[in-house]
Amino acid sequence: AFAQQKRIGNETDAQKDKRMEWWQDGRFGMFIHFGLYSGAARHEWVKHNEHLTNEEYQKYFDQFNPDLFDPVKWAKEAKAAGMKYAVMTTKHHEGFCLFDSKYTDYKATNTHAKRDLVREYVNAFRSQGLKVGFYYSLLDWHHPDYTMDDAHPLTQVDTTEANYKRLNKGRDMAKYRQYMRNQITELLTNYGKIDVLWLDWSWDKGAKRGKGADDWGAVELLKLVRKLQPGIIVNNRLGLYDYKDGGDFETPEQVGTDELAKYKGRTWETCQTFSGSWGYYRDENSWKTHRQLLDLLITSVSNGGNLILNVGPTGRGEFDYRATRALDSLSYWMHANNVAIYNCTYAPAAYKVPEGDKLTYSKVNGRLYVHLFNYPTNGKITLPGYNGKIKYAQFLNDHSELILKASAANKDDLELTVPLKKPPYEIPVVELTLQ
Ligand code: H79
Repeated sequence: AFAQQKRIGNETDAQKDKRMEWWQDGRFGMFIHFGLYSGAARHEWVKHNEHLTNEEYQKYFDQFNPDLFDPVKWAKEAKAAGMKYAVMTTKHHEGFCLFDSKYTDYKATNTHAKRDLVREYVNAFRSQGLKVGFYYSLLDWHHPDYTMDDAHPLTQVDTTEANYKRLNKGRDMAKYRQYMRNQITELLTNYGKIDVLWLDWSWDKGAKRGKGADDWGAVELLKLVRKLQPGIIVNNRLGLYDYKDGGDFETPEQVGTDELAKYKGRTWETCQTFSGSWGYYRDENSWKTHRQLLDLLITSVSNGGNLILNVGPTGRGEFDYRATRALDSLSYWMHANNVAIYNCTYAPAAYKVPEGDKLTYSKVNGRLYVHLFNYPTNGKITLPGYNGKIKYAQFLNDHSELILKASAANKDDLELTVPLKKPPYEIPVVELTLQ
Protein backbone atom coordinates (compact mmCIF):
# COMPACT_ATOMS: atom_id res chain seq x y z
CA ALA A 1 0.00 0.00 0.00
CA PHE A 2 2.87 2.37 0.79
CA ALA A 3 5.37 2.50 -2.00
CA GLN A 4 7.56 4.92 -0.05
CA GLN A 5 10.01 5.23 -2.92
CA LYS A 6 10.66 8.88 -2.31
CA ARG A 7 13.59 9.84 -0.14
CA ILE A 8 14.85 13.04 1.43
CA GLY A 9 18.35 11.87 2.34
CA ASN A 10 20.52 8.97 1.28
CA GLU A 11 21.15 7.06 4.50
CA THR A 12 21.27 3.27 4.26
CA ASP A 13 19.18 1.01 6.52
CA ALA A 14 22.35 -0.10 8.30
CA GLN A 15 23.34 3.52 8.98
CA LYS A 16 19.89 4.25 10.34
CA ASP A 17 20.05 1.21 12.64
CA LYS A 18 23.38 2.41 13.97
CA ARG A 19 22.08 5.95 14.52
CA MET A 20 19.08 4.65 16.42
CA GLU A 21 20.86 1.97 18.44
CA TRP A 22 20.91 3.76 21.82
CA TRP A 23 17.25 4.62 21.45
CA GLN A 24 16.15 1.11 20.49
CA ASP A 25 18.21 -0.42 23.30
CA GLY A 26 17.13 2.08 25.95
CA ARG A 27 13.43 1.42 25.42
CA PHE A 28 12.16 3.75 28.13
CA GLY A 29 11.99 7.55 28.16
CA MET A 30 10.37 10.42 30.00
CA PHE A 31 8.13 12.95 28.28
CA ILE A 32 7.76 16.27 30.06
CA HIS A 33 4.94 18.70 29.31
CA PHE A 34 5.53 22.04 30.95
CA GLY A 35 4.11 25.39 29.92
CA LEU A 36 1.62 28.12 30.80
CA TYR A 37 -1.13 25.48 30.85
CA SER A 38 0.59 23.92 33.88
CA GLY A 39 -0.74 26.81 35.93
CA ALA A 40 -4.28 26.51 34.59
CA ALA A 41 -3.93 22.88 35.74
CA ARG A 42 -6.80 21.61 33.64
CA HIS A 43 -5.32 20.12 30.45
CA GLU A 44 -2.69 21.42 28.02
CA TRP A 45 -5.52 21.95 25.54
CA VAL A 46 -7.34 24.32 27.91
CA LYS A 47 -7.02 27.25 25.51
CA HIS A 48 -8.75 25.22 22.80
CA ASN A 49 -11.24 23.50 25.07
CA GLU A 50 -12.45 26.80 26.57
CA HIS A 51 -12.04 28.85 23.37
CA LEU A 52 -9.77 31.35 25.13
CA THR A 53 -8.45 34.40 23.30
CA ASN A 54 -4.81 35.50 23.66
CA GLU A 55 -6.02 38.21 26.03
CA GLU A 56 -7.90 35.73 28.21
CA TYR A 57 -4.89 33.43 28.23
CA GLN A 58 -2.48 36.23 29.18
CA LYS A 59 -3.04 35.70 32.91
CA TYR A 60 -1.16 32.39 32.73
CA PHE A 61 1.85 34.19 31.29
CA ASP A 62 1.65 36.90 33.95
CA GLN A 63 1.35 34.32 36.74
CA PHE A 64 4.00 31.92 35.42
CA ASN A 65 6.49 31.51 38.26
CA PRO A 66 8.09 28.07 38.54
CA ASP A 67 9.88 28.77 41.80
CA LEU A 68 10.57 25.07 42.45
CA PHE A 69 11.85 24.33 38.93
CA ASP A 70 14.75 21.94 39.48
CA PRO A 71 15.45 19.76 36.45
CA VAL A 72 18.33 17.99 38.22
CA LYS A 73 15.69 16.58 40.55
CA TRP A 74 13.57 15.57 37.55
CA ALA A 75 16.54 13.92 35.88
CA LYS A 76 17.37 11.96 39.02
CA GLU A 77 13.79 10.67 39.23
CA ALA A 78 13.84 9.73 35.55
CA LYS A 79 17.14 7.93 35.92
CA ALA A 80 16.02 6.09 39.03
CA ALA A 81 12.90 4.90 37.20
CA GLY A 82 15.17 3.40 34.56
CA MET A 83 14.48 5.93 31.85
CA LYS A 84 17.30 6.49 29.37
CA TYR A 85 16.16 9.65 27.64
CA ALA A 86 13.80 12.57 28.00
CA VAL A 87 11.81 14.82 25.71
CA MET A 88 10.59 18.17 27.03
CA THR A 89 8.21 20.66 25.47
CA THR A 90 10.19 23.66 24.25
CA LYS A 91 6.93 25.08 22.86
CA HIS A 92 3.53 23.42 22.97
CA HIS A 93 0.44 24.34 20.92
CA GLU A 94 -0.13 27.42 23.10
CA GLY A 95 3.00 28.96 21.50
CA PHE A 96 4.80 29.84 24.74
CA CYS A 97 8.55 29.18 24.50
CA LEU A 98 10.48 27.81 27.45
CA PHE A 99 13.70 28.87 25.71
CA ASP A 100 15.18 32.27 25.05
CA SER A 101 14.19 32.66 21.40
CA LYS A 102 15.21 35.77 19.48
CA TYR A 103 12.05 35.54 17.41
CA THR A 104 9.38 36.06 20.06
CA ASP A 105 8.72 37.85 23.33
CA TYR A 106 6.36 35.08 24.37
CA LYS A 107 9.02 33.20 26.31
CA ALA A 108 10.13 32.14 29.78
CA THR A 109 12.85 34.79 29.98
CA ASN A 110 10.10 37.43 30.01
CA THR A 111 8.20 35.83 32.91
CA HIS A 112 8.99 35.65 36.61
CA ALA A 113 11.24 32.69 35.73
CA LYS A 114 13.56 35.18 33.98
CA ARG A 115 15.68 32.43 32.47
CA ASP A 116 16.03 29.88 29.73
CA LEU A 117 14.39 26.76 31.15
CA VAL A 118 15.37 24.65 28.16
CA ARG A 119 19.04 25.29 28.82
CA GLU A 120 18.67 24.20 32.45
CA TYR A 121 16.78 21.09 31.38
CA VAL A 122 19.45 20.13 28.85
CA ASN A 123 22.29 20.61 31.32
CA ALA A 124 20.48 18.72 34.07
CA PHE A 125 19.56 15.65 32.05
CA ARG A 126 22.96 15.49 30.37
CA SER A 127 24.64 15.68 33.77
CA GLN A 128 22.69 12.60 34.87
CA GLY A 129 23.77 10.69 31.76
CA LEU A 130 20.40 10.81 30.02
CA LYS A 131 19.85 11.54 26.35
CA VAL A 132 18.07 14.81 25.68
CA GLY A 133 15.16 15.51 23.36
CA PHE A 134 13.06 18.49 22.35
CA TYR A 135 9.34 18.50 21.69
CA TYR A 136 8.34 21.36 19.40
CA SER A 137 4.75 22.01 18.37
CA LEU A 138 4.05 22.68 14.73
CA LEU A 139 0.67 24.06 15.80
CA ASP A 140 0.86 27.51 17.31
CA TRP A 141 -2.19 29.16 18.85
CA HIS A 142 -0.39 32.39 19.63
CA HIS A 143 1.62 33.33 16.55
CA PRO A 144 -0.12 36.05 14.50
CA ASP A 145 0.65 34.38 11.16
CA TYR A 146 -0.47 30.87 12.03
CA THR A 147 -3.58 30.22 9.98
CA MET A 148 -6.41 28.97 12.11
CA ASP A 149 -7.65 25.42 11.60
CA ASP A 150 -10.11 23.18 13.43
CA ALA A 151 -7.74 22.75 16.35
CA HIS A 152 -7.41 26.47 16.94
CA PRO A 153 -9.09 27.79 20.12
CA LEU A 154 -11.25 30.34 18.35
CA THR A 155 -12.58 28.44 15.34
CA GLN A 156 -14.99 26.13 17.09
CA VAL A 157 -17.27 28.87 18.34
CA ASP A 158 -18.39 29.63 14.79
CA THR A 159 -17.40 27.01 12.20
CA THR A 160 -18.79 28.78 9.14
CA GLU A 161 -16.52 29.37 6.15
CA ALA A 162 -17.09 33.10 6.58
CA ASN A 163 -15.73 33.01 10.11
CA TYR A 164 -12.60 31.13 9.03
CA LYS A 165 -12.05 33.76 6.36
CA ARG A 166 -12.49 36.54 8.88
CA LEU A 167 -10.19 34.97 11.46
CA ASN A 168 -7.45 34.24 8.92
CA LYS A 169 -7.48 37.64 7.25
CA GLY A 170 -3.92 38.96 7.12
CA ARG A 171 -2.35 35.73 8.41
CA ASP A 172 0.51 34.34 6.35
CA MET A 173 1.64 30.75 6.89
CA ALA A 174 4.81 31.40 4.88
CA LYS A 175 5.93 33.77 7.62
CA TYR A 176 5.04 31.22 10.27
CA ARG A 177 7.06 28.56 8.43
CA GLN A 178 10.05 30.87 8.54
CA TYR A 179 9.47 31.43 12.27
CA MET A 180 9.56 27.65 12.81
CA ARG A 181 12.76 27.27 10.82
CA ASN A 182 14.32 30.06 12.83
CA GLN A 183 13.35 28.53 16.14
CA ILE A 184 14.35 25.00 15.16
CA THR A 185 17.70 26.47 14.13
CA GLU A 186 18.07 28.08 17.56
CA LEU A 187 17.12 24.86 19.35
CA LEU A 188 19.46 22.71 17.31
CA THR A 189 22.36 25.15 17.40
CA ASN A 190 22.50 26.73 20.85
CA TYR A 191 22.18 23.71 23.16
CA GLY A 192 24.87 21.28 22.04
CA LYS A 193 24.06 17.80 20.82
CA ILE A 194 20.33 17.07 20.83
CA ASP A 195 19.36 13.44 20.62
CA VAL A 196 15.65 13.51 19.74
CA LEU A 197 13.31 15.94 18.04
CA TRP A 198 9.63 15.32 18.64
CA LEU A 199 7.51 17.45 16.30
CA ASP A 200 3.81 17.47 16.99
CA TRP A 201 0.73 18.31 15.06
CA SER A 202 -2.82 17.36 15.74
CA TRP A 203 -5.16 16.73 12.88
CA ASP A 204 -3.50 16.20 9.54
CA LYS A 205 -4.59 16.98 6.02
CA GLY A 206 -7.09 14.13 5.98
CA ALA A 207 -9.21 15.96 8.53
CA LYS A 208 -11.49 18.86 7.73
CA ARG A 209 -9.28 21.97 7.54
CA GLY A 210 -6.33 19.96 8.86
CA LYS A 211 -2.77 20.83 7.97
CA GLY A 212 -0.29 18.65 6.12
CA ALA A 213 3.35 18.46 5.08
CA ASP A 214 3.12 21.48 2.76
CA ASP A 215 1.74 23.71 5.51
CA TRP A 216 4.75 22.91 7.69
CA GLY A 217 7.25 23.13 4.86
CA ALA A 218 8.05 19.63 6.02
CA VAL A 219 10.68 18.52 3.51
CA GLU A 220 12.69 21.68 3.95
CA LEU A 221 12.30 21.56 7.73
CA LEU A 222 13.51 17.96 7.95
CA LYS A 223 16.50 18.72 5.72
CA LEU A 224 17.39 21.59 8.01
CA VAL A 225 17.13 19.37 11.09
CA ARG A 226 19.36 16.69 9.55
CA LYS A 227 21.92 19.29 8.51
CA LEU A 228 22.10 20.89 11.98
CA GLN A 229 22.13 17.63 13.95
CA PRO A 230 23.12 14.69 11.74
CA GLY A 231 22.78 12.14 14.55
CA ILE A 232 19.34 13.26 15.77
CA ILE A 233 16.31 10.97 15.87
CA VAL A 234 13.07 12.54 14.58
CA ASN A 235 9.52 11.27 14.99
CA ASN A 236 7.11 10.87 12.08
CA ARG A 237 4.61 13.68 12.60
CA LEU A 238 5.50 15.95 9.70
CA GLY A 239 2.97 14.25 7.42
CA LEU A 240 5.67 12.89 5.08
CA TYR A 241 3.97 9.52 4.55
CA ASP A 242 5.19 9.20 0.96
CA TYR A 243 8.82 9.20 2.01
CA LYS A 244 10.83 6.25 3.22
CA ASP A 245 12.80 8.61 5.46
CA GLY A 246 10.08 11.12 6.36
CA GLY A 247 10.65 10.31 10.05
CA ASP A 248 12.53 7.76 12.13
CA PHE A 249 9.79 6.27 14.27
CA GLU A 250 6.04 5.94 14.60
CA THR A 251 4.23 7.47 17.56
CA PRO A 252 1.09 5.63 18.69
CA GLU A 253 -0.38 8.09 21.19
CA GLN A 254 -2.28 6.89 24.25
CA VAL A 255 -3.26 3.59 22.64
CA GLY A 256 -4.22 0.55 24.72
CA THR A 257 -1.78 -2.33 25.28
CA ASP A 258 -3.91 -4.59 23.07
CA GLU A 259 -3.21 -2.32 20.08
CA LEU A 260 0.56 -2.53 20.31
CA ALA A 261 1.01 -5.97 18.70
CA LYS A 262 0.29 -4.52 15.27
CA TYR A 263 3.47 -2.41 15.41
CA LYS A 264 5.72 -5.48 15.72
CA GLY A 265 8.59 -5.32 13.25
CA ARG A 266 8.33 -1.54 12.85
CA THR A 267 10.23 1.23 14.64
CA TRP A 268 8.01 2.88 17.19
CA GLU A 269 7.53 4.56 20.53
CA THR A 270 4.19 4.73 22.25
CA CYS A 271 3.65 7.95 24.20
CA GLN A 272 1.52 7.61 27.30
CA THR A 273 0.29 9.68 30.23
CA PHE A 274 -0.19 8.97 33.90
CA SER A 275 -3.73 10.32 34.00
CA GLY A 276 -4.97 11.20 30.49
CA SER A 277 -3.79 14.76 30.02
CA TRP A 278 -0.15 15.72 29.28
CA GLY A 279 -0.06 19.03 31.07
CA TYR A 280 -0.53 19.03 34.86
CA TYR A 281 -4.24 18.49 35.60
CA ARG A 282 -4.88 18.88 39.30
CA ASP A 283 -8.35 17.37 39.45
CA GLU A 284 -7.94 14.50 37.02
CA ASN A 285 -8.79 11.29 38.85
CA SER A 286 -7.90 8.78 36.18
CA TRP A 287 -4.37 7.95 37.27
CA LYS A 288 -3.07 4.63 35.99
CA THR A 289 -2.07 1.99 38.52
CA HIS A 290 1.46 0.67 38.94
CA ARG A 291 0.37 -2.48 37.17
CA GLN A 292 -1.05 -0.56 34.20
CA LEU A 293 2.20 1.38 33.83
CA LEU A 294 4.28 -1.80 33.99
CA ASP A 295 1.94 -3.38 31.46
CA LEU A 296 2.58 -0.50 29.05
CA LEU A 297 6.33 -0.84 29.42
CA ILE A 298 6.50 -4.63 29.16
CA THR A 299 3.96 -4.86 26.35
CA SER A 300 5.85 -2.21 24.38
CA VAL A 301 9.14 -4.08 24.66
CA SER A 302 7.50 -7.45 24.01
CA ASN A 303 6.32 -6.00 20.71
CA GLY A 304 9.65 -4.39 19.82
CA GLY A 305 8.85 -0.80 20.76
CA ASN A 306 9.66 1.99 23.19
CA LEU A 307 7.58 3.65 25.88
CA ILE A 308 7.83 7.35 26.62
CA LEU A 309 5.91 8.09 29.77
CA ASN A 310 4.82 11.64 30.49
CA VAL A 311 5.10 13.78 33.57
CA GLY A 312 3.30 17.12 33.75
CA PRO A 313 5.08 19.21 36.39
CA THR A 314 2.98 21.63 38.43
CA GLY A 315 3.02 25.38 37.79
CA ARG A 316 5.72 25.61 40.44
CA GLY A 317 7.84 23.35 38.30
CA GLU A 318 7.93 20.17 40.33
CA PHE A 319 6.54 16.66 39.93
CA ASP A 320 3.47 16.30 42.11
CA TYR A 321 3.25 13.50 44.66
CA ARG A 322 1.23 11.21 42.38
CA ALA A 323 3.86 11.36 39.66
CA THR A 324 6.72 10.89 42.10
CA ARG A 325 4.98 7.93 43.71
CA ALA A 326 4.39 6.31 40.33
CA LEU A 327 8.02 6.83 39.33
CA ASP A 328 9.20 5.42 42.65
CA SER A 329 7.22 2.22 42.06
CA LEU A 330 8.70 1.90 38.59
CA SER A 331 12.20 2.41 39.96
CA TYR A 332 11.64 -0.41 42.47
CA TRP A 333 10.58 -2.78 39.69
CA MET A 334 13.23 -1.65 37.23
CA HIS A 335 16.03 -2.00 39.76
CA ALA A 336 15.31 -5.72 39.92
CA ASN A 337 14.04 -6.41 36.41
CA ASN A 338 15.54 -3.96 33.92
CA VAL A 339 17.60 -6.71 32.25
CA ALA A 340 14.27 -7.87 30.78
CA ILE A 341 13.70 -4.39 29.28
CA TYR A 342 16.99 -2.90 28.03
CA ASN A 343 18.31 -4.34 24.77
CA CYS A 344 15.18 -6.44 24.58
CA THR A 345 12.57 -7.03 21.93
CA TYR A 346 9.94 -9.62 21.00
CA ALA A 347 10.84 -13.29 21.30
CA PRO A 348 11.30 -15.65 18.35
CA ALA A 349 7.85 -16.77 17.19
CA ALA A 350 8.30 -20.39 18.35
CA TYR A 351 8.12 -19.37 22.01
CA LYS A 352 4.68 -19.00 23.53
CA VAL A 353 3.65 -18.22 27.09
CA PRO A 354 0.50 -18.91 29.11
CA GLU A 355 -2.44 -16.61 28.35
CA GLY A 356 -1.87 -13.11 29.72
CA ASP A 357 1.84 -13.52 30.43
CA LYS A 358 4.34 -11.72 28.19
CA LEU A 359 7.72 -12.54 26.76
CA THR A 360 10.74 -10.40 26.02
CA TYR A 361 14.04 -11.49 24.52
CA SER A 362 17.45 -9.99 25.09
CA LYS A 363 19.55 -9.28 22.03
CA VAL A 364 22.60 -9.05 24.29
CA ASN A 365 22.51 -12.36 26.18
CA GLY A 366 20.01 -14.34 24.07
CA ARG A 367 17.84 -15.12 27.10
CA LEU A 368 14.06 -15.20 27.30
CA TYR A 369 12.10 -13.34 29.96
CA VAL A 370 8.68 -14.53 31.03
CA HIS A 371 6.74 -11.68 32.65
CA LEU A 372 4.30 -13.32 35.05
CA PHE A 373 1.18 -11.19 34.77
CA ASN A 374 -0.82 -14.13 36.09
CA TYR A 375 1.09 -15.52 39.02
CA PRO A 376 0.02 -19.16 39.41
CA THR A 377 -1.81 -20.04 42.62
CA ASN A 378 -0.65 -23.69 42.40
CA GLY A 379 3.03 -22.84 41.85
CA LYS A 380 3.13 -24.45 38.39
CA ILE A 381 3.71 -22.87 35.00
CA THR A 382 3.58 -24.87 31.79
CA LEU A 383 5.89 -23.75 29.02
CA PRO A 384 4.50 -25.28 25.82
CA GLY A 385 7.02 -26.92 23.51
CA TYR A 386 10.04 -25.80 25.55
CA ASN A 387 11.32 -29.25 26.49
CA GLY A 388 14.92 -29.68 25.33
CA LYS A 389 15.34 -25.98 24.66
CA ILE A 390 16.00 -24.55 28.11
CA LYS A 391 19.16 -24.99 30.12
CA TYR A 392 18.36 -23.06 33.28
CA ALA A 393 15.59 -21.02 34.87
CA GLN A 394 15.74 -18.41 37.60
CA PHE A 395 13.86 -15.44 38.94
CA LEU A 396 15.41 -12.29 37.55
CA ASN A 397 14.92 -10.26 40.74
CA ASP A 398 17.14 -12.44 42.98
CA HIS A 399 18.67 -15.01 40.61
CA SER A 400 17.13 -17.84 42.63
CA GLU A 401 16.89 -21.12 40.74
CA LEU A 402 13.50 -22.33 39.56
CA ILE A 403 13.14 -26.07 39.08
CA LEU A 404 12.28 -27.22 35.57
CA LYS A 405 11.06 -30.65 34.54
CA ALA A 406 9.32 -32.30 31.65
CA SER A 407 5.57 -32.01 31.93
CA ALA A 408 3.78 -35.19 32.95
CA ALA A 409 0.89 -34.35 30.65
CA ASN A 410 2.95 -33.65 27.51
CA LYS A 411 6.63 -34.50 27.09
CA ASP A 412 7.16 -31.55 24.71
CA ASP A 413 6.29 -29.15 27.47
CA LEU A 414 8.27 -28.01 30.46
CA GLU A 415 6.83 -27.49 33.89
CA LEU A 416 8.31 -24.70 35.94
CA THR A 417 7.87 -24.65 39.70
CA VAL A 418 7.63 -21.24 41.35
CA PRO A 419 7.08 -20.50 45.05
CA LEU A 420 3.47 -20.27 46.20
CA LYS A 421 4.29 -16.90 47.68
CA LYS A 422 4.70 -14.36 44.92
CA PRO A 423 7.95 -12.35 45.06
CA PRO A 424 7.39 -8.70 46.06
CA TYR A 425 7.11 -7.40 42.49
CA GLU A 426 3.81 -6.63 40.82
CA ILE A 427 4.97 -8.61 37.80
CA PRO A 428 7.81 -11.04 38.61
CA VAL A 429 10.10 -12.11 35.77
CA VAL A 430 11.50 -15.57 35.04
CA GLU A 431 14.77 -15.67 33.12
CA LEU A 432 15.24 -18.67 30.82
CA THR A 433 18.67 -19.55 29.49
CA LEU A 434 18.40 -21.36 26.18
CA GLN A 435 20.33 -24.56 25.36
O1 H79 B 1 1.41 16.98 23.42
C1 H79 B 1 0.46 15.97 23.64
C2 H79 B 1 -0.91 16.37 23.16
O2 H79 B 1 -1.30 17.64 23.62
C3 H79 B 1 -0.68 16.34 21.68
N1 H79 B 1 0.25 15.23 21.46
C4 H79 B 1 0.70 14.78 22.75
C5 H79 B 1 2.13 14.27 22.70
C6 H79 B 1 -1.89 16.21 20.86
N2 H79 B 1 -2.11 16.94 19.81
N3 H79 B 1 -3.22 16.57 19.27
N4 H79 B 1 -3.73 15.62 19.95
C7 H79 B 1 -2.94 15.35 20.97
C8 H79 B 1 -4.97 14.97 19.61
C9 H79 B 1 -6.05 15.89 20.00
C10 H79 B 1 -7.21 15.41 20.46
C11 H79 B 1 -8.32 16.26 20.80
FE1 H79 B 1 -8.95 16.88 22.55
C12 H79 B 1 -9.61 15.79 20.98
C13 H79 B 1 -8.34 17.66 20.82
C14 H79 B 1 -9.66 18.08 21.12
C15 H79 B 1 -10.45 16.93 21.23
C16 H79 B 1 -7.90 15.86 23.88
C17 H79 B 1 -9.22 15.90 24.25
C18 H79 B 1 -7.46 17.21 23.81
C19 H79 B 1 -8.57 18.01 24.16
C20 H79 B 1 -9.64 17.20 24.42
